[in-house]
Amino acid sequence: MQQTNKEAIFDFTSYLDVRRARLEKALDFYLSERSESRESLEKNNWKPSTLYEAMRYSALSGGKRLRAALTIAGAEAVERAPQLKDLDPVELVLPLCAAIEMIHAMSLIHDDLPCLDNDDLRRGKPTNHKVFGEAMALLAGDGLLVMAQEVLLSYCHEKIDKGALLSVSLELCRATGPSGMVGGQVLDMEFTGQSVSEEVVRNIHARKTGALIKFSLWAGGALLQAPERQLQSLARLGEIIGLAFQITDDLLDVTGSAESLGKTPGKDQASNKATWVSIFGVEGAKAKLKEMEKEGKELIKESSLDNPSYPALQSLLSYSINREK
Ligand code: GRG
Repeated sequence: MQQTNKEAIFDFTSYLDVRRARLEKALDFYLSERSESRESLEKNNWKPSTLYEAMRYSALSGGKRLRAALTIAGAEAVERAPQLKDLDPVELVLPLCAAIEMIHAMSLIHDDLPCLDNDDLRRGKPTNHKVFGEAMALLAGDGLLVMAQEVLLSYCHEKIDKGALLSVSLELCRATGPSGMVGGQVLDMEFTGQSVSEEVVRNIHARKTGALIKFSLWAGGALLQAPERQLQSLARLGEIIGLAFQITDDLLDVTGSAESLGKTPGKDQASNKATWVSIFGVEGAKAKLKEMEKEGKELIKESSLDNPSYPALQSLLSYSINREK
């Protein structure tokens, strides 16, 4: 996928491929048994190998890595703290990206469990509980959730400011817990089957999907101590991309196939879920997406996050809207 503008040809596919490869390598290391502390390895030969296998099965099973890409693009777009100027922004945020993708993977494992969405297919493969059983899938999710914070807090570069690290860790808890993803999932369950307003759907999605996406973009800049004005723009752009991503997800549930999506389509309608499509119809949801794209483009242009020869944020905005899976 090439994006052309007046000053440069930006190869977005290569941009993503290079960064995705670095993330996969980092995740592979953090999720290996050798990442357990030396002390615990020396004292204890009994390791929960099946747990690691189940965590790796889901966290290293592909996926678009959109959240990690947003974190990296945010980190690359901002002005960073003086002590970080000579360091590679991608390297600096890799533990953060891994933590985000671990939390995302755990949310998919738990979401697919029989007591929630009861799904058999995820990323084109059998879901975690279909392979490892329900008890191990539950524990693999728990392991990923806690290990995400462990990775973030123990693997960040020594020059990262500890205050910035703490505030990123705190916001990650908020984006994941009752004020974010878990709260959104609960509202989603409670409102399923009811006729709801746009405000309710917005609120559910802002928590369930939006909070982690918004966090991902903001955190790339926050960890590198970007100026407040840039952090505010990243947060707003994160909200726009989060909402656009969800509207696209709702549309794909209606228009996509299991083959192209790697998961079961048509589930929203079957369970009578409140979605953008159920409220506005396919055409209305598409019109909303156009509005979001316009607002996002204007924001990138107006804020100092606009780099004409390196428009990764612009490309990620378009990608989250035009994706086919
Ligand atoms: C205990 C933190 C915690 C969560 C449990 C299950 C649950 C509560 C929340 C579910 C959150 C969830 C699964 C939201 C759906 C988000 C979504 C649209 C996922 C698909 O994301 P993509 O398309 O997936 O980025 P890939 O496979 O590309 O990574």
